[in-house]
Amino acid sequence: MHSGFVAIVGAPNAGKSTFLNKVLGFKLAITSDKPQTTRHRILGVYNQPDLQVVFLDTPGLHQPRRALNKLMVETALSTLQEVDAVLFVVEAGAKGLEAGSKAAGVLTAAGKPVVLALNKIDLLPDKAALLPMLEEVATWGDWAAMVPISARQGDGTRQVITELAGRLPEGGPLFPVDMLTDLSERFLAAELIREKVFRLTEREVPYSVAVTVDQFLEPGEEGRPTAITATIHVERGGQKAIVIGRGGAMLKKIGTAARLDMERLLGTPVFLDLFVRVEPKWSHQDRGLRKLGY
Ligand SMILES: Nc1nc2c(ncn2[C@@H]2O[C@H](COP(=O)(O)OP(=O)(O)OP(=O)(O)O)[C@@H](O)[C@H]2O)c(=O)[nH]1
Ligand SMILES: [Mg+2]
Repeated sequence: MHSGFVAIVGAPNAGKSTFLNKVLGFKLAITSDKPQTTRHRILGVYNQPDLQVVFLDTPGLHQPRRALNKLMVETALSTLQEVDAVLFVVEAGAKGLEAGSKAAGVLTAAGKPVVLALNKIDLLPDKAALLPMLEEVATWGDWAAMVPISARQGDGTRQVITELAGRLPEGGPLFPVDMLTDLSERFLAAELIREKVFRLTEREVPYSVAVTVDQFLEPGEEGRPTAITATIHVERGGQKAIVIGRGGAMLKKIGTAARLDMERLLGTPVFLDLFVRVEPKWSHQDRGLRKLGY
């Protein structure tokens, strides 16, 4: 048996979290079409009879400006130090390759075996475009393997697992095989709310939002639902107005979508009470980050 830790790294929006969810067959990490969706290290355990891969999904590598972004990039870089192998996800296409080439340097410097997955190949109108892209990414570093994949459709993900497995040490499971993650239901509930904000709001709003769960009451007898109270923190009054929406319409949309996902996650009915608060400049200051759980 082989087992070990694998960091999933790459530029923002490359499809790292989508890959993790696809491989786990479970929606663990939140995803969106906007960059910088993932802010924490997300641990997900993949099991096969002869293999355990402990995946660590990370925030996308980018040039950080705010305190929050510095913390995100530090999280990704420090994860590289703790793993046996790395999965480097690169989005196929000119923009994806440019972003990927910038991230490649820190990976070669980490001195770990790196499997490069060229993702979103389902979007390529012509598969003949693959070969020149693989030739280009090959020049960035000494990759253990390069695998074209579609994380969304699941194409190539088996081969990625096989390539990674060959780079992991021999040994028994590092986590109980029935354990999917070390993240709490509370954390995952907050993330689901943040995902809806990322998906439903535009421009700077998602980047100014943090979510805290203030109360999480387990379901009771007689079918009482899980009762969750959460706060969406924004940085300015204008953002608060956007998140609430006209007549509360946006907050209702966010709440309904998050609640449905929570019910799937927890397997119980959920009662969700959502509040919106202004916490000026929280993403720019260490104090604000700590206060909101970063
Ligand atoms: N067409 C297509 N879209 C994909 C694929 N993989 C991911 N996506 C989409 O790309 C967007 C970004 O995916 P994420 O998984 O959130 O990307 P990420 O690398 O985790 O991004 P950050 O957390 O921001 O660093 C989402 O809209 C996904 O649905 C794929 O194989 N094909
Ligand atoms: Mg992500």
